[in-house]
Amino acid sequence: MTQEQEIFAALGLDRKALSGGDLEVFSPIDGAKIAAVKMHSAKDAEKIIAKSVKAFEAWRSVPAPRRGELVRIYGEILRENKEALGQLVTLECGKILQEGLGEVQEMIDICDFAVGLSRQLYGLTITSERPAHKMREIWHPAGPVGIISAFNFPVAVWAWNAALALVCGDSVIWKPSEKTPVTALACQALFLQACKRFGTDAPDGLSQLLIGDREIGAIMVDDQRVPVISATGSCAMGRIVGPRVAQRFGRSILELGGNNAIIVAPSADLDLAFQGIVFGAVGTAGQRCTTTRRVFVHKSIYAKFVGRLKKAYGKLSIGNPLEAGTLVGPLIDKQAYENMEKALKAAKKHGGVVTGGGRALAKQYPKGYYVNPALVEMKGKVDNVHEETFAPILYVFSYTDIKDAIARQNAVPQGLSSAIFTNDLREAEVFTCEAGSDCGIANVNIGTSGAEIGGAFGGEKETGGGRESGSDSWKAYMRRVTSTVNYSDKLPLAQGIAFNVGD
Ligand code: UN1
Repeated sequence: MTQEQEIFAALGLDRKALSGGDLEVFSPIDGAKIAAVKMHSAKDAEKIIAKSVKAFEAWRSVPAPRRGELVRIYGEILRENKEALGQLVTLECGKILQEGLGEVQEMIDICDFAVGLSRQLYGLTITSERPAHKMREIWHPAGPVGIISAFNFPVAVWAWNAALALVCGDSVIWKPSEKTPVTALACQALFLQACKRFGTDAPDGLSQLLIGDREIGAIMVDDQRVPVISATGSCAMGRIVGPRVAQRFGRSILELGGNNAIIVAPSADLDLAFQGIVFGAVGTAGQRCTTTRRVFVHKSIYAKFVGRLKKAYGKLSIGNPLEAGTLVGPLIDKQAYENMEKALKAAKKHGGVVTGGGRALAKQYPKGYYVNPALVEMKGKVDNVHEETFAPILYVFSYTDIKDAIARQNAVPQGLSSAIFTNDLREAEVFTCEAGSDCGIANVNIGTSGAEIGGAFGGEKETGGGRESGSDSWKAYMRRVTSTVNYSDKLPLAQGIAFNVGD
C-alpha cells in the first residue's frame, strides 16, 4: 500500500468513492493524482437540500444537550483519528504535518466548546413596561446551514460551523473547496461513525456533502430553504455570495480575505516579534487568511530587526510537508505560484527590494510548487499594499509615528487580523481602542495568525463582517423569538396608547 492508501484506509474512506469520478484531486506535495471524486449534479443538489430540510425538522426537536452528545462523540472520534486525518490534510492541501495536526486539534477544540454550549443556549429575560407582563428571548434552530469552505483550512473551518450549527439544532450541507474534497469525504465518514455510536435520533442527512464547482454551490446559495450560508474564501467569492444570499433575505456569515499587519514598536521584545512574524508570514506557506502580509517596523530598530528577518528567510527549511523539520510546504498549485510571481514583479516595479522569492525544489518536484518565501522592503513612495496575494510575501515598511503606523495598517480594504509588539502600555491600549486597529482581531505581543477557537473569529470591511467559532457566534446559527406573556386580566398597550374598542 502506498502512503496515501494507508491514510485512506485508516480513515475508513471508501476506495470506490475516490476513483472514477470527474473531479480529479492532486496532492500539492508532488502534483500526483490522489483521487477522482464524483461531483454532484444539479439534481443531486436538489435532493440533498430536500433531505437536509427533513433532517432539520427532526433534529430541531431533539433536546440541545442531547445534540451536544453527538458532537461530543464526534470529538472523541476525531481524537482517535487525529494522526490520520492530520496526514490527509497535509497530503491534500500541502500544509506541514504539525499544522495539519493543529487543524484537527482545532476541530476537537470546537467540538468541546460546542458540547458545553449545548447547555448554554441562553436567552434573556427583559423587564416589561406593562404591569403583570414578562418578556423573554427564545433561541430556536434556524434551519439547514450551508457551509462553503476554502482549500487552506479544509477541515477546521467546516468544523467551526458544523459543531455550532449541530448543537443549535440545524442540519448542515457542506460544499468543500474543489481542491480538497477528500478531507471532506473523510470528515463525513467519521461523522457517520459518530451518528452510529450516538443512536437513532440523529436523522439521516443531518450532515451532507455537496461536491462540485461554483455552479453547484450557487444552487445552495440561491435556495430559500437554506436560511444561513457561511462562506469562507476570497473577497471576490464573498462579493458574489453575499448579495445573492441577501437577495432572497437569507443570512450570510462571510469570512473573506485579510491583509494582516504587525507593528513592531521600539520597546518590543524583538525575540517575540521575530518568532511571531516568521510564523505568521511563512507558516502554511502564506496561505492563511490570517497570514502576516505587512510589517511596520519603527525606524530606530529597522536595520537590525529587518536584517535578522532577512537572515532567517535565507535558511528556512522548505520541503515535503510530511517530513518532520519542514517549516514551509508547497503552494496549493501552479496558479498560486504564478500569482506570487506577479505580485513580486509588481512590487519590484514600485521600487520594492525583494529577498527570497522564486521557485524551490523544482527538480525534485517538477509538479509541486514550492517557493522561497519573499520579504519585500517597500522603500520610497509606496507606503502600503492593498491586495491580498495568497502566498508567502511579507511587505516591510518603516514608520516613525505610531498613529501614522496604525493609520497605514488600517488603510487597506480588508480588516481581518492585526497585531502590535510593544512593551509600552499606552501604545498597546491605543492599538486596541476604538481609534486603534479596525480589524476583527487586534493582538498584543502575539502574531496575526493562529487564533484560538474560544474567541469570535472574523473581520470587518471586505473581510465580510461575519463571526464564526467562539464567544456568541452561535447566535448566527439560530433565530431569535421575542415573546411577551401577559398574566393579568387587562390588555394594556405599550407606549400607553389608548384604543378603546368598546364591548
Ligand atoms: C483561515 O485561514 O481561513 O487563526 C482560518 C488562524 C486559524 C484559522 C485561519 N485558527 O490562523
